[in-house]
Amino acid sequence: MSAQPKDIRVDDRHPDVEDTLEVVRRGLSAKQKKLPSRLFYDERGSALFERICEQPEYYLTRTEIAIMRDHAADIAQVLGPDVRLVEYGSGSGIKTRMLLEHLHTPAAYVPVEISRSALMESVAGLASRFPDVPMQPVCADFTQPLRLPVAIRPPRRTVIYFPGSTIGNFEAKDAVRILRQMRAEMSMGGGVLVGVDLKKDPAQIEAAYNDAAGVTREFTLNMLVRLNNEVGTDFDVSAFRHRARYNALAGRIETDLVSMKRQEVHVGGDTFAFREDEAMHVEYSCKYSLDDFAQMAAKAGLSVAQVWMDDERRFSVQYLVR
Ligand code: AVI
Repeated sequence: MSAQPKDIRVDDRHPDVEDTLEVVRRGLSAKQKKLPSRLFYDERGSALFERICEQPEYYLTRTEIAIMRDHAADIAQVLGPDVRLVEYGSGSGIKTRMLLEHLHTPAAYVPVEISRSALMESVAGLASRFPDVPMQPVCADFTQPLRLPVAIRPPRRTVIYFPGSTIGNFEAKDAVRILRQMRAEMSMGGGVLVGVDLKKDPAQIEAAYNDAAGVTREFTLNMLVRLNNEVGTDFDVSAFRHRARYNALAGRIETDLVSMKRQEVHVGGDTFAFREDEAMHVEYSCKYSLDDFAQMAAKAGLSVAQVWMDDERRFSVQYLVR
């Protein structure tokens, strides 16, 4: 873990640490077994996700970075000067760096992240690169309503940055709820800059979630490794397989862990039976057409002011306003 820069104070909202055992118990009790995708991201899971982003089949990260490289100056122009940039989640920082490099006199950078170590690591890198930008990290769960920290320098507007197509990991009703929450947080005159993966040839989408090197497979199975290590479940990791299929009707990748035999799993004092071939749902990765996304944003009271895309229209970065 990198050292915390001396003059940066973390606003620690003490996010509730969820009772993982209870989450697993609930998920395995459901008729259609499921576990939430946020359980992917322990240290190993986060490292595996970084590797997924480098796989040739996983076009999302590469394409979004290319869009930022080609359009960051234009995006910064649209956002205007003296912006307070609030980022939901703190990623590897490449896209954020590109944006901060082009923004005119940003008033503050406010990353909101539940993992204190990930938050400090990303903010330490950005602070040394942008010494004039006030850094106001907030340790909190961005899916819950947020009170932004008091501004060090009064911003002209607040822009929420939500890159990476993470919005696609939420089901439509939750995505609308989060967009509505962003709308409240950005206040009058603000905006949301969001990375949205687009509908395209299903084969290309499916390949992105079934890379030949098997990194995504390892990432998915790591959820079980993590649970065994952290909460003492006894998933036989070798008896489950990763399955990611594109559901064209719903416009999303549906990722499951499929039991390869009849088996039992123990969670705390409870026993759960799996049938052979029974699927446990672990992630949605929703894909949108420009119209789909505009309609969803409208449900949250937001309209699309501008869209930037790559030439092949694989991915989009969209600016939403009230
Ligand atoms: C973080 N999120 C946008 C990724 C996605 O594409 O849904 C997570 C991921 N899951 C498997 N591969 C990548």
